[in-house]
Amino acid sequence: MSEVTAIEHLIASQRRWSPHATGQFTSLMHDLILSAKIISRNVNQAGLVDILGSTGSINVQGEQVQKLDTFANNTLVYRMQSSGAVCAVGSEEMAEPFFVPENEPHGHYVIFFDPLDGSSNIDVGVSIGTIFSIYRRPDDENYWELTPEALMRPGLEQVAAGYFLYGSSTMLVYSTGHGVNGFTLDSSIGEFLLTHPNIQIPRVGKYYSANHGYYKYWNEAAQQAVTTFSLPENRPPRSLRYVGSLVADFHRTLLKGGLFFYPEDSNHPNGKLRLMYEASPMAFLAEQAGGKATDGKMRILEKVPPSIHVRTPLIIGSADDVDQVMEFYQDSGSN
Ligand code: AHM
Ligand code: MG
Repeated sequence: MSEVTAIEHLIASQRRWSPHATGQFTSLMHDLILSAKIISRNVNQAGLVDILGSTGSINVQGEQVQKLDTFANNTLVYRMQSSGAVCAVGSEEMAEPFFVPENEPHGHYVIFFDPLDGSSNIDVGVSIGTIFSIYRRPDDENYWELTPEALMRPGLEQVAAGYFLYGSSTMLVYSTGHGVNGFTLDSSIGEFLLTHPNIQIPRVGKYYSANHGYYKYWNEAAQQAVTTFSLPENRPPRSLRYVGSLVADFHRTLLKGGLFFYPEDSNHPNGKLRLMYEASPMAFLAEQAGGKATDGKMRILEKVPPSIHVRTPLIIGSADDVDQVMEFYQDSGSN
């Protein structure tokens, strides 16, 4: 196994791609990694310490807030705010982005995150994760004129995106726009080591991943698309895998190929997943690994968010599998 740490790998890649880097992004990644190690430790201790269960409050999405959600959010906000590398932080758990005050050290990055994705799985020991999306502060904005609206940029402008997976092992998978690399936490030394260099998503996969329980709420294109995976005419069916944690479902899709599918439905007319801190970062990774991501009408990375918590349908994974689904959307006129 490689003994290259995530930060060593980042520094080597900056020498190649950004020789004038100031160290601010490295500092941001260092603090992000530290936050994830702290969250990972608490996730692993869930059940031993009083961190399972709900806080009793409801978040801006109208969902139950779990204690670990709050812990993960507080950890990330505190570390990002004190990193000196960011000027604004947006989170699934906060109604509005947070701007680092003028009298505190700040930098030119903006970070959005879902602190603990898949939180309904926390209490049942299933993999969960942290998703992040990083932008550079818009050049034309003076710091004190920076508004929440100025932060609403299309995913194409991300400078980095990725996730931490708290699963059978803790992993970091991310991209700075030069391919996708995966690192596994070696808890004996407390470092993420490079274990999955230059990840490429297979062109076709043997799995598809969707909440089949919502079939009757889907439109015809979505129903037909999924039927070609579960009941194909001329070949064996694909295997269904659905964890219900985007990080876990996407991670499998990235490594093994296949399709992750969360369309709009009659209960979620705009889909369920959030564009800025779920769909866009995963789309950045999928494309960097040779895959595709669309909402059924347009490329996810070209969508300009009207607001931080906007939702989107998501069809993501192996390029040929996404294309196959898109044929049904085009034929049905849903496109
Ligand atoms: P969360 O951010 O509140 O945890 O919700 C997002 C999760 C995703 O991880 C997962 O893909 C999806 O919701 C599962 O939704 P459903 O239970 O409707 O299948
Ligand atoms: Mg989430």
